[in-house]
Amino acid sequence: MAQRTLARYLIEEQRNKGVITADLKFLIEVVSRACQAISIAIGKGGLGGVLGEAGSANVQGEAQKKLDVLSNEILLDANEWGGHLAAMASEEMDLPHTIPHRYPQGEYLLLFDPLDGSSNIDVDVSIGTIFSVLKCPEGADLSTPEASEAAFLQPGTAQVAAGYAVYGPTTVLVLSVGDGVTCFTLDREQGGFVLTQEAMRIPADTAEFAINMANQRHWEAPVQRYVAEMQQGKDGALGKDYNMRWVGSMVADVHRIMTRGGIFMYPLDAKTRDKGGKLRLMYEANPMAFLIEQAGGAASTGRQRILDIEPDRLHQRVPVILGSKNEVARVVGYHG
Ligand code: AHM
Ligand code: MG
Repeated sequence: MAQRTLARYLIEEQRNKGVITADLKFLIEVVSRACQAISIAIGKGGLGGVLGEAGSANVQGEAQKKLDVLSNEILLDANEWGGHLAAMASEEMDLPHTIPHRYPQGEYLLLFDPLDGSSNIDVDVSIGTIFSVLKCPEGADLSTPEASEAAFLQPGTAQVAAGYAVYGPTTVLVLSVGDGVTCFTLDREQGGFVLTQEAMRIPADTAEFAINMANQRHWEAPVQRYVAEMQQGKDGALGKDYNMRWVGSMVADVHRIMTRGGIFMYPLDAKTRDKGGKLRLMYEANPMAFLIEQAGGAASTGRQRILDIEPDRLHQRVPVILGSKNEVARVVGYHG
C-alpha cells in the first residue's frame, strides 16, 4: 500500500470527517515543513554553527540559545506569507507577531514554543517544537502587536489543532485535529512526514513517573505524598514498584508517555509559586493537554483541568500534571 503522507492524511481526514479546512491543512503542512527545516539545522550540530548561546534573553528573562532564535525565525518566515494566519505568538517573543500588511490575513492564530528543551541542545539530547492552533475571534483588534494579545486569550478547549515535533534519533510529528492523535515520522531521503502510528492511546495505569527530583523540597504536600508513595514501591500504599525518567525536554517526556504511558509533573513549588508555575500555558501546557486528552489521558494543574483555564496573559505559567488517567486522578485527589 502506498505510504500515507501527512498531506494524504489531512485530505482523507477532511473527506471522511470534515474537520480540516483548506487553510488549516495548509497551516499544518507549513508548520511540518518548518519542523523539517529545524530538524535539518539541528542535525548539523557543531558543523552548522548552530550550537551555543545567542547572547540575548527572551521575555521570561531566559538566555536564548542560537537554536531558539533560529527555530523561531524559521517558523515565522514559513507562516507569515501564506494568508492562513491572523497572527502568531511564541515563547521567544514578548508580543504577538502580526501579519505584515503586504500579505493577506487568515482566520487562524498560531502559537509555538519553537525549541523546547533548550538546556538539552548542546548535549545532543532530544528537543522539540510545540504548537497550538486557535481560531481568531471575529472582529479581533489586530492593529498592533499589543492589541492583538487579547485574541489569543482563549481556553485550551478552543484549540482546533495541536502538535509537537521531537528531534530525537528520528524526527517525529505528533498531531491532533481533535480526532485522536496521529504520529508521523520524517522521511529524510524523500523529505516530508509519513504516517507511522494512528490512534495513539495512553494506558490508564502506569508504573513510570517523570519529575525533576531536585525540586523535591519545594513541592506542596500532595505531590510530596504521591512521590513518596511511588518510591515506597511494592511496600507502600500503591502496592507496585515504579521507575523514574526525566529527560528535561517536555516534548521527549510527553512523547514517552504517548508511546507507553506514564505521568509527567512540573507541579507548583515554592521556587516558581510567584510566577504561577514553570511551564507556559498557551504554547506548552495547552497543546500537550489537548494531545494527552485526545489519546485518553488526563492533564491537570492539580486543582483544575488544564484545558479549562481561562488565560489572562500570553506568557502565563501553570503547574502541569499529565499522563495516564488513573495516576493523574490520584494526584488530583491528593490535592483535595
Ligand atoms: P524551555 O521551553 O525553555 O526549554 O523550558 C521548558 C522545559 C521543559 O521542556 C522541561 O520539562 C522543563 O523545562 C525542564 O525544567 P528543569 O530544567 O527545571 O528540569
Ligand atoms: Mg518549552
